[in-house]
Amino acid sequence: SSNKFFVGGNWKCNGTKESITKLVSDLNDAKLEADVDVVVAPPFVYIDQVKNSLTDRIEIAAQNSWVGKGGAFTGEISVEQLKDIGCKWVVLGHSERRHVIGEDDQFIGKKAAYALSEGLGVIACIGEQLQEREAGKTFDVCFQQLKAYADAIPSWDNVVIAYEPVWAIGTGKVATPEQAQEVHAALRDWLKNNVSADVATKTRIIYGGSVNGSNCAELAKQEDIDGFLVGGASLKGPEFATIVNSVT
Ligand code: G2H
Repeated sequence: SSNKFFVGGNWKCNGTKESITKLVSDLNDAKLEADVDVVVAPPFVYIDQVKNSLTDRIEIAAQNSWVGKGGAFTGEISVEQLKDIGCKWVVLGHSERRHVIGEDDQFIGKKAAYALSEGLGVIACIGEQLQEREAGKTFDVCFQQLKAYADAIPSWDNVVIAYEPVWAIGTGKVATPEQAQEVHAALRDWLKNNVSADVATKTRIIYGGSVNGSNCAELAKQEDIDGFLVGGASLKGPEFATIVNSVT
């Protein structure tokens, strides 16, 4: 599509001060194509370190945020704090938060609405589990998750949708370019029918799930794939750069 390519590195719950120093240095040295938005999401406790050492070329996302204004919410991190420390984005609705932590569609929708209201960009994740795909429910599940965002947020201007089939996450079992394209096209169609033609065209839909330096090029060629959300392969600077540079 004609949307600006977007590549996010989701570091998940990985890293130490030492390994992150090395990763940041590799990212600072990497040659990145100009026409790509590049974002990394470190664990909360390393955001300050990354902000203070990483090139401004790469923006910072948090991996989660609290659903409202901060206060007496033990263990949570507020959107205000994320902005204070230099985050521009937050990843919400990741399958690990849905299926390991137990966050539901409505809670995730509220988080997205609150983050957007405070000016953070939202990387809004959705995706079906293996048994749902096998039962032919891929579109139903993805549309339901997308609808929960649509019902909660007033605007899609600052939202990037990340389609991440759960069976492809961290498994090495990447979706084929055809499988990913099929869902991305269906999501765009849903947006067209349920939000607007303009939102359907302009909202970036990125793919996540075992993306690496070897499979990114074929995926990037697909009409409705506007970039990637990368987990494991984002922990290696040169490979992450290869994925960023797969922009066509
Ligand atoms: C999907 C992805 C990043 P990985 O969770 O969000 O992780 O690339 O390790 O499958």
